[in-house]
Parts: sequence; structure tokens; C-alpha cells
Amino acid sequence: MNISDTPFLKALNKEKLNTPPIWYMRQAGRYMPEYREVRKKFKNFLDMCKEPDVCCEIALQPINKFKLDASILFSDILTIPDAFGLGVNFVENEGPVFAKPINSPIDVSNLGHFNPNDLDYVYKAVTNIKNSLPENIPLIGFSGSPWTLAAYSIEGRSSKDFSKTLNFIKANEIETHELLSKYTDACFLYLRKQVQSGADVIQIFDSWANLLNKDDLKKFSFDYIASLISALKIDPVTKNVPVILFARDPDCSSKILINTGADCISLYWTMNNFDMHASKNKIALQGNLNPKILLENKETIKKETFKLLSKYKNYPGYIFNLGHGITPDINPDKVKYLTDIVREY
Ligand code: 1CP
Repeated sequence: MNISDTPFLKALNKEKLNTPPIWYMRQAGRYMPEYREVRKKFKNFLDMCKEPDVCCEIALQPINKFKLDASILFSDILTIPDAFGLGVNFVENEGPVFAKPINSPIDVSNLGHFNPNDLDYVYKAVTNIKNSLPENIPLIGFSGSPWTLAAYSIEGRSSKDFSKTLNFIKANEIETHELLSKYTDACFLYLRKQVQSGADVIQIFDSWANLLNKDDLKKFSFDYIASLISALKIDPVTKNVPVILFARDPDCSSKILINTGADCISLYWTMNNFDMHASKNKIALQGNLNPKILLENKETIKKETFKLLSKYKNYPGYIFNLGHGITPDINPDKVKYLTDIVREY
């Protein structure tokens, strides 16, 4: 079977399908008892990501359980800052904590050189997952966007408002651009290796796009995403690999998203006014059910899902997904129910 004949790749190629392909952001994760069972064996989450066989086992859990149309590499976006030597640890109930965050402009100039081979454990996971998947299930590789990686690296942890980061970029614009350029080059090399190892599609996560106003969003995030995508589109290894861009609630017009060069936009659940006329036949769309709907009863889930499906049913190139990741408080039975009703619609 040629991977381009699968529903997921057809949708990314802007084909209209009767039933949309389905996958979920964070489809492998804490909401699954099978995942929690494996997770128990590791103190630091990143140590688990460094075990390709474990990543493979976890990536396949939701595929086997829900028969989804695409698999996603099991890893994290913070592998790149870790490879730059910033020392990423995942602390229980706190999330990521950096041992050596970017505190001053000098830290940017002192940042080491990125060696893509330091992330061999990720490429091994890609190959293992690809070899274990049924041949008709495409595999998504991913990276964070340069901006989102920079935000974690400066903040040194997760945060509601990333105030340290926003102060830093205002005070140190030149060094911020230096950091973003280094991360853009690293993302390119990293994604290229993932494709060489078996990834069929790429997704870029700009999870902290919402921190920036219109002008800064272009300057600090989307210009770098556009240059990353254009590098992927001219490289012989990656040029035919579709790129999906997820940006959380960005302060920009639909046109700006369309013009990033991505093949598909993954819509955050609040992005209900996206200009589908402007994107039609140019770009595929993915999304965007509010993940919190999965906490409601089945009747509500069905009503909201059918409303969404009717909105996108004539759109050429539509992929069913949530507007952001599945949260740990969601019951897996609801994920099964959701998947079944999308196929039944
Ligand atoms: O303790 C645990 O079990 C760790 C929980 C967890 C999981 C399951 C983390 C920590 N990362 C992941 C896996 C993961 N992360 C995947 C693969 C799983 C899948 O989709 O099936 C992916 C694609 C990511 C990417 C990722 N990591 C993003 C981008 C996606 C998004 O949700 O916006 C981000 C922002 C991260 C950072 C991260 N990783 C983990 C935590 C706790 C955080 C911090 C989140 C925050 O800042 O609030």
C-alpha cells in the first residue's frame, strides 16, 4: 500500500472524503490507564522518551484501542533544548523545569552547537513505531516551533503568562533573534532526520503563539516558522512531506496562517471564524472540537461533534481532531465514542 493512498494523506492533499480521517493530539498520554502503567516505571518523563521501545509501545496504544487513522511519534518538543544542554527535567505536578535556562544575552551566545545525532533516541523511536504500525497507518513526526521552544528555554518552566520571557525578548531583541535562528536550524535538521527515519507527515506545534501580539507574532514566531517550512520544502528528503501547523489561538488573520507555507492548519478550538473560503483548495484543515466537550455526556458530545462535522463536510481536505490535546481527566470510553460517531456521521 502506498502511503499517499491513505485517507490521512489524501485529506492533506486537499481531497474531499466522505469520512474524515481521525487522530487526536495527545492521543497517547495520561488519560489512558495503559499509559500510566508504563509511566510508573520512570521518574523523569524525558528518561522514558529516551527509550525507543517504550515510545513505540506507547505510540501504538491509542492506535490499537481506537483504530485511528494516523499515529504520532511519542516524544516531547523539549528534546531540542535538552540537546542544546539546557538540562530539561519533568518534575511531578510541575511539568518541565530547566536546569540552565536562558537568563541573560550571554547565555544565548554561549549556547552550544546543535548536533542532530544527540537525538538519535528520537529517530530510533520513529523507526520502531513505523515498523510496528500497520502499513496503512501514516506516522506523524513533530517539533515545537522555534518560538515555543525559545519561550520554554527563557522561562525555564511552564507558566501562565511567561512574563520572564516577554521581558527578555523586549530587552534583548538581537539575542532573541539569534536564539530563534539557532532553534529554526535545529528544528530543520531534527525534522529531516525524523523523515529519513520513517515519518510520513510533520506537525509543528506553536503552543505559545497566544503570548504574542500581532506584530511580535510575525516577527518572533511566524517568520521563523515560514523559513523552517520553506527549508523543508526545498530539501530533497522532506520536500514532499506534508506539514501541519498548530498555533494556539494566534492573534492574526487567516491569511497570515495560510501564507506560512503549511499544507494544513490545525485549528485551536476557539478559532471558529477561520476564513474557509480563503483557504479552500489551498490548504487542508484539522480540528477543532473543544477537548472539554469530552467531559460532557454522550448526547452533548454527539450534538457538538455533528455540528462541527456539518460545518466542514464539504471542505476539500478535512481531518477530524480536537482543538488541542486530550487532557488527563478524560475518560477513554468517551474517546472511543467520539471516534465511532465521527465514522457513523
Ligand atoms: O508525566 C507525564 O506522563 C508527561 C505528560 C506528557 C506527555 C504524555 C508530556 C509532558 N509530553 C507528552 C507527550 C507529548 N508531548 C506528545 C506525544 C503524545 C501524543 O500526542 O500522542 C507531543 C506531540 C507533545 C508535544 C508537547 N510537549 C507540546 C506541544 C503540544 C501541545 O499540547 O501544545 C508541548 C507544549 C509540550 C510541553 C510539555 N510536555 C509535557 C508537559 C507537562 C509539558 C508542558 C505543558 C505546559 O506548558 O503546560
